[in-house]
Amino acid sequence: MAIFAWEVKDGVAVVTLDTPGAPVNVISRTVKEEMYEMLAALERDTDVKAVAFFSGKPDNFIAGADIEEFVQLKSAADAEQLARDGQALIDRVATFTKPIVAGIHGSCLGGGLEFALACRYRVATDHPKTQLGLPEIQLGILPAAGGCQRLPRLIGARAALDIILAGKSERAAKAFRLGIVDELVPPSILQEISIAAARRLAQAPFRRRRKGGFLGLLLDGNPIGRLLVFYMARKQVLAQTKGNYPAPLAALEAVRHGLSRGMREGLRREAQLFGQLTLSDVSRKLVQIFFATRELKKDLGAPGAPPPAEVHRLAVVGSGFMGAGIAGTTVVQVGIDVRLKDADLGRVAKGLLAARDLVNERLTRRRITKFEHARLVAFLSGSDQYTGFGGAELVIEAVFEELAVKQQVLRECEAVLPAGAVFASNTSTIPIGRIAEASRRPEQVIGMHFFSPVARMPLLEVIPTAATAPQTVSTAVGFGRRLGKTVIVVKDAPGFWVNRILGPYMNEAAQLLLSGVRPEEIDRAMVQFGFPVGPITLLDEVGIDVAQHAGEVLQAAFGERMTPPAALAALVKDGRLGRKAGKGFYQYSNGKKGGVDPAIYPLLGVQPNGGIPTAEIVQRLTYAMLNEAARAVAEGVVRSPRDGDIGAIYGFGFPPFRGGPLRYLDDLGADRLFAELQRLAERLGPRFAPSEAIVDQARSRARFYP
Ligand code: T1G
Repeated sequence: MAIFAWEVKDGVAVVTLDTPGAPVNVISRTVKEEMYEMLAALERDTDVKAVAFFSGKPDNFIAGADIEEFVQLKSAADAEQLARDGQALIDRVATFTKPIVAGIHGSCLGGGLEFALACRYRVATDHPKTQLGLPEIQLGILPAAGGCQRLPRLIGARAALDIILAGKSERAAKAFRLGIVDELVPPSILQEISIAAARRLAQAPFRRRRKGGFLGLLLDGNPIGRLLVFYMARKQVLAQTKGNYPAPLAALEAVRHGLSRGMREGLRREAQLFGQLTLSDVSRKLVQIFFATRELKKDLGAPGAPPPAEVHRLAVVGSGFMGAGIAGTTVVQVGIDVRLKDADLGRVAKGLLAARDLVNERLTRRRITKFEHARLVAFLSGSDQYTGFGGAELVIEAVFEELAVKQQVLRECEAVLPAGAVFASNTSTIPIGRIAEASRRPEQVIGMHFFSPVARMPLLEVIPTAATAPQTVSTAVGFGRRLGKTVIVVKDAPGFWVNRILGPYMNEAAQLLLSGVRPEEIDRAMVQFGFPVGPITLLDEVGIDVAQHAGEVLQAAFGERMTPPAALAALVKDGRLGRKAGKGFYQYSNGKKGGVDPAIYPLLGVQPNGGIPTAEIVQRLTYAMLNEAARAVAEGVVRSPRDGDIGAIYGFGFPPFRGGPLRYLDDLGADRLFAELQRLAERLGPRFAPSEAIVDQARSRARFYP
């Protein structure tokens, strides 16, 4: 079946791109060849005065170049040629003798936007699914089909860099305000308006009004101003990436080079840089993560699991920080009824307000209209009774971390829930199997471990027990996906996956503190290594009391090697629970983080000393984590290394450019890690003793990935 189809209506060729059997359109080699043929045919057809170009996909215009083709590239020269080929096609569109109008609905990304930018005119639907952007940076590459040249020339260097350097996508309304899109229409009239525009352009050229105003002219419109823009952009990129991601700097170079040397030179530089980046280890790791998350999206969480049961009403028990976060995120992301319950109406009201804040935030950020806001808020209700639970297909409990309390809630829920309903616990420390002991139908009991804050943290751990039915697993996994979460299924073992491997890492950070290393040095070392925040800051964020409790659970389960140093207890006793208490390791005023609070040193009983080399800080913390990760994988805590790496990256920000802890371990080599752990164990104690898994891997030279 042809990829392109068209009909000519009063001089306008109405072209539809619809790649058979593919969920989205991508610009593959085949699409390129067929597009050339299509353009040649339209050029020859004298009845055709203009072209209106659409996608036949429901929610996708073009998702960019075919990422699958990158993976097959063997050399930088091949990659550069692939980019040159892409540029040639886009150039053919840009210089086409008849005006082409892009009618955009759905995702228009990467090479897809570069195609649209080469068209004479762009009409887009004002619809949440219509996103326009250049996400290449997230794959460790740069826009290489003219995006670094045409976007800055269209909307100015600053606005273009804002999109390119962050690899972000904009909603159609914002893209219209920026000048990327020329007309914004409701989906129902996209065809009509685009065809009319094409007919209009066939008669008279369209002169685009320059956007950006005086500041645009001052900064974008002249070489001096642009120097400042590039200088600031470079500074910002280095502050964010710590130099660990070469792609944004390369994109900056491609934009700068093109604006100072002209389009042709800019395109040549773009292709050259694309060649260098595509074969880089960083890009390979980020592309692996892209495909790993895609695979996970199709995985129902249990072999042969039936499709998830549809959830039309969610019930949440416990309206504290986590419960309210789950309720609000459900309303915003899924748009279904949510019934909140807690011990008294005061707490319920507080929880409903917090959940409602998440909906308000969407309105404030113009993500929803006032009408949608009213519709979503109406989904939230609550009570101090189990009224309204009768219609819920799923209940998530987020009450106090105590087994007896959770078992009581389970019993009470099972008495009112429909027979087929799923009971999920958001516990982070209690084995789900223990909670399920109180159940009359343990096959419908499961763990759904969210991370704080729920609305922002992308990962969800789903924890089935030995009794949990496959349908219950797929229902929890499916619901997690509807919440926009990346979901991994993990074993019902202490700490599950994320807290299990984070435990030794955090304990070692506390060990360093007690040896006189300053908190800011530890945090700086791990941020430079690639973490979004350091372990000490993370302790303040999650709550030092919460971390201490999680540490005790791991110690109870795994003994001495997981013993948290006494550091945390002293701070908790002093009411230093972290950001939520306005004081922790760092000082906080009006929620804003300040410097380290010197009052912690007498509490810890240490005097800060000259510290230790950054490399040793990194080794001690990461090797402690890798050692435990290998052990946990060997115990089957995660179903595959893929899940382990995605879990660590999305759960606590393990540096994506390193691919996750297990890919990082593969790169390091189990034999080298074995030797390093032995060296550390001799010097610092048995907590660094190589795990059996590392011993085996070092001996067999086995790797997690082929
Ligand atoms: N190449 C290859 N496969 C792609 C693809 C792409 N660009 N985009 C999506 N897929 C596959 C995906 O793997 C999955 O496959 C299926 O399509 C559905 O995707 C020259 C060099 C478009 C917003 O970074 O962000 O252009 O698992 O499950 O949730 O400058 O996919 O079914 O076998 O994600 O509806 C830049 C990447 C490329 C966009 C749709 N483009 N894609 O989300 O479906 S580089 C991107 C997405 C580039 C130029 C450069 C999303 C989506 P399978 P899905 P979705």
